[in-house]
Amino acid sequence: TEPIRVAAVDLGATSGRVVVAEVGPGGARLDVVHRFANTPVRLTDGLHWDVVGLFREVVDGLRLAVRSSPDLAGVAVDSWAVDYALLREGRMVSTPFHYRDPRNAAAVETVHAKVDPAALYARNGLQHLPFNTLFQLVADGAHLHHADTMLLVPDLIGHWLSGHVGAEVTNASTTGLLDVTTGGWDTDLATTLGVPPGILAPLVPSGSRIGGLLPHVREEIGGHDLAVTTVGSHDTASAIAGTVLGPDDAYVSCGTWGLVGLELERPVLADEARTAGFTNEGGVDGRVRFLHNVMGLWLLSESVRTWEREDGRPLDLSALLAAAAEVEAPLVFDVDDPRFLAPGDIPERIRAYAAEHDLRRPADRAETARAILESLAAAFAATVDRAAELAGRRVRRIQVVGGGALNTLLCQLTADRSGLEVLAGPVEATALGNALVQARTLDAVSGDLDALRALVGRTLEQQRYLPRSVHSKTPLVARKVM
Ligand code: LRH
Repeated sequence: TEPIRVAAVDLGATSGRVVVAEVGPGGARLDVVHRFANTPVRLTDGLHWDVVGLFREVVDGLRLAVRSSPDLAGVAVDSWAVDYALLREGRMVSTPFHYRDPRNAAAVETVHAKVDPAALYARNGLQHLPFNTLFQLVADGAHLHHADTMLLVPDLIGHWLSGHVGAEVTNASTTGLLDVTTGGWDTDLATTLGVPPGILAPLVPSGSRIGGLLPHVREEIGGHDLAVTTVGSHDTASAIAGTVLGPDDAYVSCGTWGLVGLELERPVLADEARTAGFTNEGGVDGRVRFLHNVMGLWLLSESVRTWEREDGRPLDLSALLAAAAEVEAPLVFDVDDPRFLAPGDIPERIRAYAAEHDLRRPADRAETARAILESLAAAFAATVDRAAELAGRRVRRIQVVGGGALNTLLCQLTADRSGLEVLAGPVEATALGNALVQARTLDAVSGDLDALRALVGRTLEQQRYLPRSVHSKTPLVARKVM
């Protein structure tokens, strides 16, 4: 079979990209043709996503993709999880909320009063995150009754591209309304919580053809049609599909969040998994993503945003990270403390945390950055350990993928803190996972997830980090492997 070219649309919580991927039996090659910021907007009723603006960027990106690859065959969309649009007769009835909007607190209590956390976990297998879709839907209250359909963000973009209405399963698994045992919508749970089950769109597995481009979209990208298919539309599902996992590997999919865990065949629903904050999200091909959300590089990017506002100009991140690498005896704090979830002055919140816990407060930006990376690495290491213990698996190596794979200090600290070898890359694991599944759906490659990973594994370049003893002064050097 000949290689195929497809466009992977990957919308992250801080930036989006359209990637042209060439995929065939010889492997995959990625070319980012369009990159754009994803900047939330605060309106009178709270923090929202500019989904219409994002759709315009997607169409612009597809136009560039078709121009660079006139034989482009398909497109599929993935994005961050849990957030959604409400529609009535095809029209959006409100602007989608951002999951970092604090409106869900009351809804969490309402839900837990009706279905306690343990019972909820037994049904949906999800770690408690206050922004899981079901809490947001309950927070929507009466607004829900103006809608006939809820579409999660990637399904919404797919709908605007193709007209198709559906709920791709990997992302549907992050709503809290999917039954972890049957894989179907838990309509009883929805009804109990006052969510009209009729708004839940028909489930669609990843790897389905859902149509072609709508005529006006086709026209906007130069008169070219594309097969629109589903992939792991939850970005983390695509990221893990694009991670070349060995049998004893854990992963850290590190971008805005650090998603840390294991790929399993079956969910772990033991109560210890719930209290340890582990989730059982749906992966591509029915695999289970057993993981915990660690706060992630959000802490650093949001700190940088604060500093850039103070300075009124862009900050030199590589200089900051170089200074951070030199810091001695850094502060280690609990990155998962809920105070770090909402946008705002993260450095000030870290200082407050240190003061409350009688720890030394970071004195400057380098110390703050180091505290963030050191604490993330510590959380990654502890989470890998706990995941292995809960799943009864042995872990010998950690794969770090996503933008965090470029952060050499973070990767080295993760190796140091875990005592395990760290392999970093691919940086664009999400786009890669998206493209691999598309290529299989369009018959350019075949096989299960491991066969797809093996395809790219042969040519993948990764950086290797070996654990240094915590007190040694071994310089920070990444080694190229493979
Ligand atoms: C990462 C991610 C993560 C979700 C969060 C809302 O982008 O999709 O897996 O928990 O965003």
